[in-house]
Amino acid sequence: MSTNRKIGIAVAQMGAVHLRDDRAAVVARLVEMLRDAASRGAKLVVFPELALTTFFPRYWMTEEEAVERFFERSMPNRHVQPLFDIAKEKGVGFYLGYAELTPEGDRFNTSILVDESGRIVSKYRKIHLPGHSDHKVDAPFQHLEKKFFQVGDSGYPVAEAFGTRVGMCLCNDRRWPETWRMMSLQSAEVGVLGYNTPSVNIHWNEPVHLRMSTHLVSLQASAYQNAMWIGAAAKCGSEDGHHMIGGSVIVAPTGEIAARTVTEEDEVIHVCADLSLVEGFREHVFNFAKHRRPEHYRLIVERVGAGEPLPLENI
Ligand code: CDT
Repeated sequence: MSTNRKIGIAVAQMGAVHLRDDRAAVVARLVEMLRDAASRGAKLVVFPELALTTFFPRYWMTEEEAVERFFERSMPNRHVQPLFDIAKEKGVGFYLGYAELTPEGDRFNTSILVDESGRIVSKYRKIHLPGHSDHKVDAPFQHLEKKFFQVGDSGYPVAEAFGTRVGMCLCNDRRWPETWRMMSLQSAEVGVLGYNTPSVNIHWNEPVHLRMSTHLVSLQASAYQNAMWIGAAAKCGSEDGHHMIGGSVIVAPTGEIAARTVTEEDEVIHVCADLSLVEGFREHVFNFAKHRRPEHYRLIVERVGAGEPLPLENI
């Protein structure tokens, strides 16, 4: 790959989507941001996780009720078709998260990558599903991703698109170093992420300020350690009284934040991302072929939970 390659990356953060908001209203907001991003020279626009509806895993309901109201049976469909039309018309691709119901009846927290011709070129099904599947009656809200979704079966696909390689993930995935390493080992130069992060953690007494801090530290460390550009789009603000963090960012392979939203509303940020930065880090400090030692990383794939220390070797 030649040097001096650049790609216009935009992140289209979304403010709240309420229960009363229908798909047409939501897609109209996405269309406006897609146009805005295209007019700034963006080639790839990152939208949030579950972008078409409110973050419904916060509500207790049956799987059937959830499917009826919040899942997409096909993609594209008549609701989202305007996005695909504008992609083709303006020559701008996008990354979009939604709840997927397959023809077999499987349910996934899914995202698609659409290229500048309006064609779906890759699909990701969320692997790290946070939360629980039981009804936490004393909690102020639920986090039922483990009830409504199956663990993704796509692995971490990396698409050859936009003159580069793009890896995909969703929300909680960003906190796991394995996510980004799977991308960088496939030579992804750009990673895209959509998220819905509640401002209050119902699982333990986490200080509120850590929600933003752990979000940013995960992205900045991952961008640097994997020599990638990362575009991360929040759905944020107060959805029917349930607040979620903003802080959408575009992070450079240096680990520095190149652009960041300043509101908790619909907001587009944009960077002309220099891919030679990726090449520089990958030729030197993170030249994987030269410096990685996978023979010493076996535990990473052999163990799930933490266990006993390994016996000493060669001492
Ligand atoms: N949507 C999503 O994955 N949110 C999680 C919340 C974790 S707390 C149950 C996140 O990591 O932001």
